[in-house]
Amino acid sequence: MSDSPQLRVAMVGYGFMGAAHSQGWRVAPRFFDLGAEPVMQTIVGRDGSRVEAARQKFGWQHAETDWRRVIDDPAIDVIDICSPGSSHAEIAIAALDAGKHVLCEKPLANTVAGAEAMVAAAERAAARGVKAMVGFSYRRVPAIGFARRLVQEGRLGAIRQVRALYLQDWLVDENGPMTWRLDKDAAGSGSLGDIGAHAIDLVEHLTGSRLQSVSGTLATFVEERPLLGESVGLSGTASDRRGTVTVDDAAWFTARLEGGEASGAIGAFEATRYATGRKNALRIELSGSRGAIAFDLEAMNELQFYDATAPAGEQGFTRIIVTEPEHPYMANWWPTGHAIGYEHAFSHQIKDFVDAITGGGDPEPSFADGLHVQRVLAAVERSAAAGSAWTTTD
Ligand code: SOE
Repeated sequence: MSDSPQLRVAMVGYGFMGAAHSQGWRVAPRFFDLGAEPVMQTIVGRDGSRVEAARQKFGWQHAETDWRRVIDDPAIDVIDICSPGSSHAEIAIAALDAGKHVLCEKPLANTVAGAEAMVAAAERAAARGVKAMVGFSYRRVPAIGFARRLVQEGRLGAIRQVRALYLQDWLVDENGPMTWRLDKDAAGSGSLGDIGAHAIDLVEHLTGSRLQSVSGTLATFVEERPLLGESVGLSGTASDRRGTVTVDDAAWFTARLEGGEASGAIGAFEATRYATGRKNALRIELSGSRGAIAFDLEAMNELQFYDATAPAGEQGFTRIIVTEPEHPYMANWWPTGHAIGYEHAFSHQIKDFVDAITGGGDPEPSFADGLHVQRVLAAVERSAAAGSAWTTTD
């Protein structure tokens, strides 16, 4: 590594995603040969004492309270945006226009207009060799990469139906506090954009298809909650004041897909934080003419594969343990059979992003991919407002 050029990174945000991205920047260069050595230069957050605590905990060299200063700093090469969605467009556009590569958490923005402006900035920047990527980290789970390979090899044939559920239960307790994720101004939407966006992106990534139209419904079950005291993970402690929940708690929608391996398919999607007992169950099932796959993030080292071309009487879902050197990313980790976890996807994300910067390729998912997801989210909201009317995503 010592002969590699350096890539000096500033990261905006220090909550859950800030911790996960820090892990990615720290670990990726220790397990993957990168064309540049990431330097964890500056972590940025508005609260001076908290960002300093995060700096020490996550291993950044400097702490800063104003993101504009890292964008003006010629020593910084990369801006990694982990702050709430309401800040993404302004920071990403300023960073790209200043010639910094940008990795931005999902969903890309809080509005379609914001995401469109980000795509325009990414196109301007691309002309100068500057890269922009959205942080749909689950694309980097090896079982998902392996599933995509099976789809691309035609092992599923024509995909006719998709099911994509993202189920969590951290809001079941109605006295759980408000966090920024429950505030439309900060987050854009609720379960729909925070976790439904992953389900949409994964289906599009796996199939190479686009959701062209949707029919959806949204629900908010608990409209008032205690305001947040101390933030802890996704939730935190409750204060004695109360606030109004302004986002959806659960989103359901059906979709029609076009293009790719699932052209003409229909899909069922669900995103909820009220699926009692389901902690982080992102479940994808693709049913095709030659085979099927099923994935559950709660068993993320496994992929279920059904080969409909196997001899009759021998068919059945096979549980493949995706820990072998033949599987995406796995050759760089542990000896055969040794599992990996949630945080590894963030190291893989950094590896792929740095490869695109140093190798000259176009990083995926692009801001244009993120904009399309944003259009789907907006179409689900319009559909729900119109009584589940079928609504196109463009
Ligand atoms: C980040 O990728 C993220 O979507 C979070 O924002 C969600 O809250 C988390 O549950 C899944 O990951």
